[in-house]
Amino acid sequence: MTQPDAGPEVLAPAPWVEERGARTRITAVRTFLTAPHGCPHLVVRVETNDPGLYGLGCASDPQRTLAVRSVLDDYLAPMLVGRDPDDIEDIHRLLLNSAYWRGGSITGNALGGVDVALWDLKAKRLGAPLYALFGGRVRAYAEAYTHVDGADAAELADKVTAAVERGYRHVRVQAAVPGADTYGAAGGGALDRAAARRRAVPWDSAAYLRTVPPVLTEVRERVGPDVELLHDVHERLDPRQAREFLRRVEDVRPYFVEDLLAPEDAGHFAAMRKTSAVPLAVGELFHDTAQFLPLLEGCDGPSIDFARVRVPTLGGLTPARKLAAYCELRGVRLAPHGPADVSPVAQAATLAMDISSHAFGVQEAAVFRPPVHEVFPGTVVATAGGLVPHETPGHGVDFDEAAAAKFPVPEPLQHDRWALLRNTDGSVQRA
Ligand code: GCO
Ligand code: MG
Repeated sequence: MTQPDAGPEVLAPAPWVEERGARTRITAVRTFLTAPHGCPHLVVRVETNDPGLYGLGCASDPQRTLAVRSVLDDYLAPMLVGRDPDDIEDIHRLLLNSAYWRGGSITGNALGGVDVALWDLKAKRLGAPLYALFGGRVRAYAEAYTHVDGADAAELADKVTAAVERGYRHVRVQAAVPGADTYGAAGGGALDRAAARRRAVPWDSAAYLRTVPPVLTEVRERVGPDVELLHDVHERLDPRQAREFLRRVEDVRPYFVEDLLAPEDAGHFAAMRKTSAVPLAVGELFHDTAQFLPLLEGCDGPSIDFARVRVPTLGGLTPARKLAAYCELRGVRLAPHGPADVSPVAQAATLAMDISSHAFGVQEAAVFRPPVHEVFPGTVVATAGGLVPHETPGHGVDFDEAAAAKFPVPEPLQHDRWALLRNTDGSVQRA
């Protein structure tokens, strides 16, 4: 059964492999941990028996890095060696089913790392930029959004104006709630970064509702009507508070309000759609495309406007592109997740989907610091508020193993950051 140059025997080969006589085989799947800007990145390299031919993927999940690495090293890698890297769909389904109990974000990120690496490999073998395999470009660039945060409207408006001067037309605005551990805004008087890290300060949704909408309203008044303002609630409101928040930000005309509710409360989105015109973005917390379906299929139409797809967590480009196709049919836009905890490899892979999908809306674009560029040559940089994919074969981002070794992940890995937040009454608050 084993072909001379095919490497170790494949335990359960696809039936067509023998007849097809495919020569290229996966010889190794290696994982690399690095943290060039403090946040752990888990890189997957799929190597083959074609000299110099390998694919790179990203399985980065800052909250469960070591568990994802174990799924890759201990479970998926042994199943992949010897297989034909071209069989991406077959491999994705094989790996998904191999766990028997489906899904979850840890499995998702592990599959996502392999899947992106296989797509990168296929494009390199064909000598084409990755987006070309997805039907080619439908746009010149992917519109990007950047983040600003601050303690008051004046500071925020200045930062939005500065972002616009750097070419951005879409800006996420996170306003601090004085004294509270507000998502995305460490300002706000009494709270310092050390306290924020310890999550020593309780969360107060009532204070958030009192403070943030008027600040966002004043920011809109200061920056004018043209720039698109986004805001991330980060799943910190219950449905009653969420309805009130939407009412209070109507006049801000947000481009979208993100994670207004936690996934567990997603059943309330359909009713909210009927009472508010504020666009909603949901999905970075989803690890299975099926979680989007109730939000895309409501009997009165979709109850969200943007799918916040996180390509690594969803299991890679294979499922993400199927979701993108369905979003296109349902009139829902993609707003893929992409802060600094998504590596430049995943950003470039996501960009290949963005640039080739009619459903694309806007891409979250991290601003990577120089050490990240050193570890990931080819890191894509937003210019004039947009991201342009490489024309080189594959997704165009490489991985410098020696440079990566200079930036070991911090010990101990902080994996509990999102578990420490509590409300003023001491109950655990979603992150
Ligand atoms: C976003 C997200 C991130 C998450 C982070 C968790 O919209 O960019 O909410 O900021 O908090 O990805 O690791
Ligand atoms: Mg978010």
